[in-house]
Amino acid sequence: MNRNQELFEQARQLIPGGVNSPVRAFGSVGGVPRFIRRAKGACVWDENDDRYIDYVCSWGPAIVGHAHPEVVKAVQEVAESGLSFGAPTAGEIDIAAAINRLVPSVEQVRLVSSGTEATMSAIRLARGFTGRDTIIKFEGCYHGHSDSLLVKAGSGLLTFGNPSSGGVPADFSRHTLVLRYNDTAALQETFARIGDSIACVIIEPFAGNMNLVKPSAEFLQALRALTARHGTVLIYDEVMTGFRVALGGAQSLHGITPDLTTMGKVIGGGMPLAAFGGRADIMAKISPLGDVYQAGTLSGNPLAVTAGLKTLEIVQRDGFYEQLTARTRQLCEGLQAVATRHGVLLLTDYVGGMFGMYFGADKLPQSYDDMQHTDAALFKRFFHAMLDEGVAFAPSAFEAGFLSAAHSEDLVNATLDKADKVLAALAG
Ligand code: KE4
Repeated sequence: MNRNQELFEQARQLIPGGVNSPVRAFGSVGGVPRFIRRAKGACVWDENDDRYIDYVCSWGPAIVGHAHPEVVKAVQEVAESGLSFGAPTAGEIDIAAAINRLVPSVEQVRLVSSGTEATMSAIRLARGFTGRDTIIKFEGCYHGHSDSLLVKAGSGLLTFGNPSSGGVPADFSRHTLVLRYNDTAALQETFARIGDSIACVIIEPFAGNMNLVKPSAEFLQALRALTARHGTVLIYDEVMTGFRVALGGAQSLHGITPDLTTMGKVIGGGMPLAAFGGRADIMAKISPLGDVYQAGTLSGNPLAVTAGLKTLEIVQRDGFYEQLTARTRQLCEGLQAVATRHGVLLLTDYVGGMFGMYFGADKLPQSYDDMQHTDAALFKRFFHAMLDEGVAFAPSAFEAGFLSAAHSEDLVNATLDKADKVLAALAG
């Protein structure tokens, strides 16, 4: 039995499912998760010391490459001065200034320790600012695991959501409406009926939790116009897209100014740091200024802030996103070409350093429903065959993939050579 199997058996004795976050357990693809011992650049090594070219990148944070020497050095140095003080530090001003400069819609920002905390706080803030209870999210979008957001679509339009998780009281989910992503008509109809009672709409501005699904310009423009007209807070959940799809995030590509933005992943460079922020008049409602309470022992942690600041410094270097996007394009176009050569139905799409693979699809997905019609079983076979070849994709057909600045042209070519071999076998 290999070391991963041994560790997985030991882990499951003490940790539910053997993991500290469900997707890591390989539930939707089966098999044994790899226990990672170390990572460097574009690669990770498991406890058998087997190397994998990594397209998970810690689900987004590792955009400059794992264990980047400048990030590691900065964290080592700041650790010498203490790990956490429970008091304000100058570094928190520096990262707030960087976020404000790079994402100008974020006039004021509050740091937290996870994306879940960021979105949960943003929802509470929108409710406190508007005095309204109802919120809207979209089917297939994931915003972390706070109760109001673990809600699946009701039986039809304008029927409030049902809990998508055990332990969430029906009372909580009845304030959450779940609409179809890219369904402009449903958005218009909902706002026509109850727009003045909606506290906020929260959206993944490029969806990455049902695989990569892009919004249409028409949908986004309607969303911004309707929320503005009805005094509804528009929350761009950029936990995944922030500094991932472009330096200014999805909002800079869309030309949309949301009222609040949530961030995470990249801004911590792999350490526990996330944020919510936006219009100063809305943020003024947050404690200690206003009556919307929010707090955190480790919020703005000096080591996480240092890792984030160094990461944000590196991504601002000339050509960073052009290079990252070129590598993502090389991977996606290469995968599609190899699949076509072997007669395997596979489409790919990408934005910046984030990509999607859609097995069995004949058109790019526009919604969660579209994603349900892709061939998850074929993805599962591709996933494991590539893992055996030393390439690690996200262990689910319903997750986006990620590259880093360390994914060189040669490493992407090596990935495509392995995909050629795997897809030939799958087609056989
Ligand atoms: P965290 O609480 O996991 O830091 O962030 C929640 C979150 C919020 N918003 C968006 C758009 C997100 O993608 C996430 C978390 N993303 C998942 C990846 N699908 C994290 C991986 C995991 O759950 O282990």
